[in-house]
Amino acid sequence: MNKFLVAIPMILLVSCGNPKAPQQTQGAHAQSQILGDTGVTISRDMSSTQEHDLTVIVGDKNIDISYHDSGFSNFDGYGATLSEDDKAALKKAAEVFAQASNLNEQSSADDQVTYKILDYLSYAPSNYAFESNRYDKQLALKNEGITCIKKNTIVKAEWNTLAASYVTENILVGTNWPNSYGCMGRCGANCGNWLPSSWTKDCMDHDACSYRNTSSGGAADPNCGDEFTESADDWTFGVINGCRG
Ligand SMILES: [Ca+2]
Ligand SMILES: [Ca+2]
Ligand SMILES: [Ca+2]
Repeated sequence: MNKFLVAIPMILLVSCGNPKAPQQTQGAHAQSQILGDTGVTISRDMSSTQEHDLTVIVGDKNIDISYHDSGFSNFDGYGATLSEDDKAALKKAAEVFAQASNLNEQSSADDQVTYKILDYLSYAPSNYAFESNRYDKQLALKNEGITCIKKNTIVKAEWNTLAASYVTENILVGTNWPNSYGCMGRCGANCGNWLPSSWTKDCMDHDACSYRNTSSGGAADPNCGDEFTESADDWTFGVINGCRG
């Protein structure tokens, strides 16, 4: 990656607090927050009534997200691939954020979205690139939006891999598979913490693809990266949309 391009937003962060769009007046409303000693910084702009902006900075990577009430309007990582260290830092940052903001069911949607995005980023498949507008491109393929699923029902998981264009498997929602694949169909690793979780079809597809393509977590992008992309809206907005299993 071009280091010069990466360096620009870091410098602007110091000067105006918004690494994304310093030339726009809305940037003046961005508020930065360093999450403990994780090395992760978030910058949020909630000043618009239409759309809110969140930038996550981890290491030399910058992920810009804009969202409205029920979904993303932008999700741009500028091609960043998160290292295992980055992902560990993001996982810790999600916990730090949850504790610092006393996150609970009554928390603001913005706080819930911020937490879920940190959690989502921390779970990126190995070698997965957060390309520019990747999420928008994938919307046209098999993304099932945010489709709720219920625990103790059978759902037909569907996914594809480099070797197989269409794979299905009937799976009991909430069943526990080995190697941190507890709570199948929940968006996220295992069964989560005290916070409400999203339970959706796209997350079941991603869980099943990941499990069947790797025995150790960290599914490689060529097989399950598209399923990971398609689960971003579920992961982030599932609870808000009532998909609580
Ligand atoms: Ca989806
Ligand atoms: Ca796939
Ligand atoms: Ca899961």
